Amino acid sequence: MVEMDFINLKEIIEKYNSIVLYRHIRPDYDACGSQLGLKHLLLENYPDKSIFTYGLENMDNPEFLEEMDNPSLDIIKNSLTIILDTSTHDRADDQSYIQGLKSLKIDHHLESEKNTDYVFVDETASSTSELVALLAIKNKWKINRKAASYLYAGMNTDTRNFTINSVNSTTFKVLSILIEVGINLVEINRYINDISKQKFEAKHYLAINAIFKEDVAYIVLTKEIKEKLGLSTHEAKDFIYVLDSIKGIDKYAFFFYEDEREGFSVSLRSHKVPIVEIAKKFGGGGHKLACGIPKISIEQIDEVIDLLIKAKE
Ligand SMILES: [Mn+2]
Repeated sequence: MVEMDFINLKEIIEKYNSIVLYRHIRPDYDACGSQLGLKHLLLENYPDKSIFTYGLENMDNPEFLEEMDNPSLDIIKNSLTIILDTSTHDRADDQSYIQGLKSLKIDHHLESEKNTDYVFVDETASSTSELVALLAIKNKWKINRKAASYLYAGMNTDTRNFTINSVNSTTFKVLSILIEVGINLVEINRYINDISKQKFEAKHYLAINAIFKEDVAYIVLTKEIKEKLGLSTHEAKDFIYVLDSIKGIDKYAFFFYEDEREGFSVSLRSHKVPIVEIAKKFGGGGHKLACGIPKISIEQIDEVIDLLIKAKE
C-alpha cells in the first residue's frame, strides 16, 4: 500500500487508459457526488481515457444523479479502480474493485483498512467530494459545471450544510471555486433537500415520537412503524437529521430495525463530544462525531443510550 498526495494521485491516474470508479453501500450524496464528480473531471481533462462508474445500489434521485455504467469484469480487470468515500472492503458497494490492475482509495473516514494498492486518506477533510475537488484544483484541472455540481452536493450534505466541526477555510475556498464555475445552487439544493410528501409525513411522525433523556435524543424505528410509514431501511436511515438542531441536545441516535439483519442498526451523532468509542464497543465505527453500529438487539438500546448520556468532555 502506497500513500499518496494530490500530485502523485494525478500521476497514477495518468498512467491508466481505463478507470472504474466505485463507492460505498447505501450511497449518500458524498459517495455519489465524489464518484460522479471525479467521472466528469476525468472526462473533461482526459478525453482519451475510458471512464466508468460502478454502483449496484442507487439513491432515489434519477433527475439529479446519472445512471451507473457497471462495466464488465473484463473491463474492470484492465482498469485502474478508484474507490471513493469507502474506508473498508466490507463497505464497498461491490468488491470487484480489487480485481482492477491497481486499486486506489480516496476517502476521509477514520481507521482506513489497507485494502487498496494506493491510498489517499485525509481524515480531517469534511467530505470526500472536497478531496476530489482539491485534487482538481491542485493539479489545475478544468472543472466543468457537472463535476462542480456533484462535488457541491457531496460537500453540502456530508457537512450538514457546512455546519459541522470539520468544515474549515479550505472547505470554503473549494466552495468558492465550485461556485465560480457557475453551478445552480438553488436547483442543486432542491435536488438534495426536497423530500416526498410521504417522507415529510414520516419525518413528522418520527419527530413526535422522539425520546429525550438529559442531553440525548433518540428515535427507535421498529419493524412495525417502518412498515406503517412505508420506508425502506435506506430511506429510514436518513431521518437522523430530524434530531440535529434541538437546543440542549448534544448527542442523538437513531435505531432502525433491519429485516435482513434481524436487529437494529444504529446511527450515532454528537455535536462536540467524541462518541465513536461507543460505536466500536458494539462492533461499529465511523467518524469521531458521526458513526454507526451494524446490529444490536432491542435490549441493547438502553445500554447505548446510557453510554451516550455518560459521554462528556
Ligand atoms: Mn463522506
